[in-house]
Amino acid sequence: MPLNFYGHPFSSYCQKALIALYENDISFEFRVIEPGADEIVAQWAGLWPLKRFPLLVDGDRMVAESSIIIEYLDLHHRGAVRMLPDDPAEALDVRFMDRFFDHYVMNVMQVPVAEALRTGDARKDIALAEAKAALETAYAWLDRRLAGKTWAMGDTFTLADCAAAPSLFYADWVHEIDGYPNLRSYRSRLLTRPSFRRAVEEARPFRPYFPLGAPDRD
Ligand SMILES: N[C@@H](CCC(=O)N[C@@H](CS)C(=O)NCC(=O)O)C(=O)O
Repeated sequence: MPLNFYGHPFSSYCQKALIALYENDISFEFRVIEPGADEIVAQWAGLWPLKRFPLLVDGDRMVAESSIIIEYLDLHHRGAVRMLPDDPAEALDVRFMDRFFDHYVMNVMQVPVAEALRTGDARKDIALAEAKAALETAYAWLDRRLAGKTWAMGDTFTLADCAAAPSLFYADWVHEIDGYPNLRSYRSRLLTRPSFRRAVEEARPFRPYFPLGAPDRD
């Protein structure tokens, strides 16, 4: 039975999980949640009343939350590219970086995007100013942390890089990474990774919908 993946190509958290699927060439059916896809939307909402995507369904098992989906794939659909090291102490470090990217980059970047989608300019502008300040702190910390590293943890691509790729991709659109050479080159390196490149290309047609305006790069 194929894996079913509920989500949308333009969603940052979906891209995070898609990277793990693409890294190991795991086959799945993409059930796109979009206007008009009433049956898919009803299935998804029935399975996960919190109505967040991505959502993975493997037989009778439902798996929510992008990090958990990636860990689930690493356990049950393991490929050559491991998303977490076997060593528990090293795995804890990977999970820490995954949490950093989700909480301090991805979620921060999403606040002004959500405000732009649903409210007037005043709240959006406040949210944008707050996000820029918070991202600046995160960028400075990451720039020091990434010195001398190829990927978030060093030489090996992991769960942390799955989280980093869409976080930094969209965060740079919200507040450009300026003056942080290690972080800028890490973002560029992520964009050359074939799994992420594929996710970015699949999402390209949706760029006009980015509510803050997608810059003409990447
Ligand atoms: N912590 C969740 C976050 C998922 C999330 O917020 N997904 C967004 C799309 S990027 C979503 O479902 N948005 C729909 C909504 O908020 O109504 C994860 O890691 O999967």
